[in-house]
Amino acid sequence: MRLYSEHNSPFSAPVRVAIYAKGLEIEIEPPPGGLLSARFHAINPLGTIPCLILDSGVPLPESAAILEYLEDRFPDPPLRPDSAEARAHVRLLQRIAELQITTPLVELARLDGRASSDPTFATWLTRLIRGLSSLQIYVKDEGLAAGPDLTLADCQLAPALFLLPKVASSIGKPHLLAAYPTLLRYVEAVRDHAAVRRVLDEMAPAWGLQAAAA
Ligand SMILES: N[C@@H](CCC(=O)N[C@@H](CS)C(=O)NCC(=O)O)C(=O)O
Repeated sequence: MRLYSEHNSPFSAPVRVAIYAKGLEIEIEPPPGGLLSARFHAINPLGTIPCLILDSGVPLPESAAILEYLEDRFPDPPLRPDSAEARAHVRLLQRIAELQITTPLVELARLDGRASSDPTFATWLTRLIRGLSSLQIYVKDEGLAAGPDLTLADCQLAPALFLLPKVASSIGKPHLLAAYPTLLRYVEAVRDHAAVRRVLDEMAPAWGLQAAAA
């Protein structure tokens, strides 16, 4: 299997956290020809990374689909809890991380200096704030996002929250995370996990951030 991924891609980072946490031997490479190239689009018609090339040669894009596949195929160590309710909690956190945090962050990062004059600015900022407010309720008060052990929720949340201060500063909201004490605690706790820290350290140079390692 091979994963097409780039270090600056916040959607690719969650898949690499899972790969490292599970100790999987999966080749990780940038998309051949580049993300926007005809060569990569011939491999993955969706044109996005991450994209996992299965042993059968079938391309599997979409971070959540890849994470579920890896979990089903390599269940040890598990990144999903046992009970139906705990799994629902993890899935909810994953959905919030992808749709309410990472997506608005990517869109707001694209706006950069002209943020507040862009008509989409308020929409993305509102979506981000709703995501953060809900995480403040759903992320646990101790340990990691859904309990003491690393889960798929952490795979998706940690990279997004790592980028948040940088993007928030670029849109004139440098203290955005300060309103969410549970998230501030969580951001510190999750980077102690070796697989998370490895991915944050990979992302840092691409985003002009300091490495997560102590
Ligand atoms: N929902 C997708 C989003 C993937 C995505 O948008 N990835 C970006 C890179 S971070 C990308 O491939 N952008 C290229 C494009 O949209 O053409 C996922 O979770 O995998």
